[in-house]
Amino acid sequence: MTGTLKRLLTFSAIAGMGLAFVGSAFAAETLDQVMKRRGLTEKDVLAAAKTYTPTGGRDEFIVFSSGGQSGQVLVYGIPSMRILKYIAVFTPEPWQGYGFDDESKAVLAQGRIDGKDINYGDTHHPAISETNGELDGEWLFINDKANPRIAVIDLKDFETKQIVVNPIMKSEHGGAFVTPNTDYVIEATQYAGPFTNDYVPLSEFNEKYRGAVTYWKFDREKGRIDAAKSFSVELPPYSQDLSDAGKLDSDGWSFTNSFCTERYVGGIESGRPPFEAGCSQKDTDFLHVINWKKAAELVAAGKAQRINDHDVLSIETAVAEGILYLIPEPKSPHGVDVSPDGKYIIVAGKLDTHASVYEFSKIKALIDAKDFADKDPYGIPILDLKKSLHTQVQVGLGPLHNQYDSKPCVVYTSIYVDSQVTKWDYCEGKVLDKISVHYNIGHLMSMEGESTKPKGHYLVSLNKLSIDRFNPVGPLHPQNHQLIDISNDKMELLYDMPLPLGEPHYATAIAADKLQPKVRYQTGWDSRTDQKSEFRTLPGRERIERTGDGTVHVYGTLIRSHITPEIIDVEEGETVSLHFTNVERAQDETHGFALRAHNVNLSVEPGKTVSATFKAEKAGVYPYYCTEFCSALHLEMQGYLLIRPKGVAAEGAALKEGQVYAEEDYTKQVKTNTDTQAVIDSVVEYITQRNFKDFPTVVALVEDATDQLNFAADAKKKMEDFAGAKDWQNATLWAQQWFQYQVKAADIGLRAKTYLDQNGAKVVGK
Ligand code: K7E
Ligand code: CUA
Repeated sequence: MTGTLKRLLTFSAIAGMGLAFVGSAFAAETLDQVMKRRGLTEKDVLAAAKTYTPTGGRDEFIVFSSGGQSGQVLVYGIPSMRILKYIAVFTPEPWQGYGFDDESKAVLAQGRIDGKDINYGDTHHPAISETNGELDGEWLFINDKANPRIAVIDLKDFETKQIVVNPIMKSEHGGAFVTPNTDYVIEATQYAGPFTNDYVPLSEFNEKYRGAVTYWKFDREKGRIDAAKSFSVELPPYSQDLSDAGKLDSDGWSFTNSFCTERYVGGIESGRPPFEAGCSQKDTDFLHVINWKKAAELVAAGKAQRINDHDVLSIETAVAEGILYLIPEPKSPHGVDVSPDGKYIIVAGKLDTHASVYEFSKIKALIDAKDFADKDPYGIPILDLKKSLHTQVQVGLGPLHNQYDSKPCVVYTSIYVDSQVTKWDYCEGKVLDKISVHYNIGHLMSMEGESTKPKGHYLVSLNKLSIDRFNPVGPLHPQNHQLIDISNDKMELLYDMPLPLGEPHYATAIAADKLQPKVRYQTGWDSRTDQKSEFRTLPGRERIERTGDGTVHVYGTLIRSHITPEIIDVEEGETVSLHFTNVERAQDETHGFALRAHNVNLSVEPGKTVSATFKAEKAGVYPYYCTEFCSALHLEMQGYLLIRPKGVAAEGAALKEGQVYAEEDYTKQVKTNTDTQAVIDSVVEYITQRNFKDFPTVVALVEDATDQLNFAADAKKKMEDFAGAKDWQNATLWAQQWFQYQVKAADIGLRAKTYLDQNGAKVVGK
C-alpha cells in the first residue's frame, strides 16, 4: 500500500475510535465547574442550550439581513446566530469574484446611473418572494436607498441576478416589499425630487418635486423584473417612507407612510431652521392608501403618462379613478405593517408614544361611501383618522417597526428611544410585556412575521448601537443583533451577535426547510444569466484561439490540482479573454483564479464558467494561481501569463529542466501506482456492493471519482507512450501524474465509503 493511502485509511480508522479515549487522560470540568469559572448563571446556561448547535447541526430558520451601506446581504442561522454567507449585491466582493468576472460585472453594470458605476448600495429591506402570502424561499429582493435601485437574488444559488434602477426617483426607502403572489415588488420614494433628470430649483419644490410608489413587475418564470411592465403612481413631495402590501382581506392595496408632509425645505447655511425642525411642525403625517390592482389595470388601459420611458399614473388620474387616498397618522411615523390576516395596519410614529392600529374594513367603508374629511393641496381625498382607527396603544418612546407573532393578535414593536421591545395585543389594545435591548433598536424581526403565517419562536432585535456589549474594536462598533425567545408569555433574551459589516436595517427569516439551494451548477453554466455559457469547455478541449479583432480567447478548465492552460502566451496590445470552467462534479470543490496586476480574481464553483477580459498592456511575467486550498497539491495549481513585447516570438515549450529520472524510478512509480489501484478497486467494490445509488451525495462522489480515474487512464496512456520511446524522464512524470489522479480518486472513494457507513447503507445483490 502506498504511503499516502495508508495515511488516509489509518486516519479514518483513528477518527472512528477517537471518542473512546476522551476523558481518561484528563479529568474534564463538570458543568458546575465551568459555570463557576465563567461566572454563568443557570439562566445563561439555559439560553446557551437554546442556541448552541453541535457540530454538523442545522438551524431552524435562515435569516437574510440587509448589510446596510456595505451593499450586501448577510445570511445567518437561527437559533445558532452563525453567519453563513455574505451575498454580494451592489458592491464588488472578491471572494465571490463579484465585480471581477465579466458575468457579474454585467450585473453591476445594470445598476449604473448616468453611465457611472455605483460601487456600493445602502441596503435596507430584504423581501423573500411569496405565494399566497406565505414565504416561498425562491427569490430575494433588496433595495438601495441611496441610489434608488432594486436587486433580484436567486435563492437557488444565493447570487445576484439583476439590478434595476428606478427611472424616476432620486431617493427611495420603502422597498423592497412584495405583493402576496410576488406579482410586484414595491419601491417608494424617500426624499422628493423631480421625475426628470434635469435641474429644478428648490423654489419649485411644491410644484415640481414629487414622491412615487413604483410597482416593479416580477416575471417569476424568467426570474427577473420586467421593467417594461412596471409602473409608478405619482405622489406629493411628502417624504414617503416604508410600505407594505395588503393581504387576504386587504389584498390588492398597498400602504405607504410618510413624514415631513409639511413639505419643509431646510437650509441652515442660509439661516433657515433646519429640516429636522421644519419637518415636525404638524401633529400628523399621511398614510398613503393605494389600490395597486386597479392601478395596474389603468396602466394596461393606457391611462399612464410616459416619463423617462416608464409608465406613471399622475395624481390627477389616481384621484379621478379612486385609487389613491390619505389618512392622517401620528407624527413622523416609520413602520407600517399589515397584520397576517390583512385586517389591520399598524403604524408606529417615531415622535409619538402610541402605535396606531388602522382597520382595513373601516378604511374601505369610508372609501366606498366617499366619506372624506378633507383634501390635501393636490386634491387627494383624506379619510378621517378616528373613523379609520381600530385602536391606539401607548407602547413606549419612539416606536419604529412591528412584527407579528404566530399567536393571533400579538405584535412586537421596536421602541428606539427606550431601547425596548414591547409585546402587545392589537385586538384588545393592551401591552403584554416589555424587554430591554442593547441599544437603540431599529427594526425587529420575527420568524416569517411579515407573512400570512408567522412562525413565532424567535425574535431578533436589530440594534443601532452596541456600545459596551463586545470587546472594543475601535471607534466604529459592530452592530448588535439580539436573539429573543418569544415562545412564552415573557420574552427572554438569549444571545448577542455582533455584525461587523454595515448597518443592517431590516432582516427577514424563513424556515430553513423551505430553501433548497443547489450544490453545483450544470457543467459550463453562466450563473448570472442562468444559461449554458457560450464560453464553456470540457477537459481535453482546452484551447487558445485568436480572433480577427486581436482578442486571445483562452478556453480553460480547472480541476484538482491544475489549471489548463498552465502557460498563456500573448503579445503586448492583445486583448485577453479568459474563460474558465470548473469541471469538478464534487461538492464544495471551488477553485479560484487570481492573476497579478490585472484586477482579475475569479471564484469558479463546480460547474460554473466565468470569464475575465482585459488588455495585455504591459509586457512582463504575471503568475496566476488557484486561491482556494482545494487539494494537497493546491499550491501547484498555478501558471504564467507571459506578455511578450511586440515583435518578440513565442518560445514554445522549449524549457530546459534537468534529466532527473531513470528507468528504475519509472519502474518504482509504476509499482506504487499498481498497488494503489488495488486499494482503489477494493473501495470501489465496497461501494458498488452497497445501495449507494440511494444516496445522492455518494452518487455525486462516485461521478467525481470516475472523472479522476478517467484522467488517470489518460495520463497512464501518455506514460506508456513515453516509456515505449525509452524517455524515462517524461514517462516517470506522467506516471506521477497518474498517481495524482489516483490519490484524488481514492480520497473521494473514502469519503463515499465513510458516508455509506455513517448513513446505514445496505449490502445489495447478495
Ligand atoms: Cu432603518 Cu426600515 Cu430603512 Cu427603520 S429603516 S430602523
Ligand atoms: Cu484549486 Cu486550489
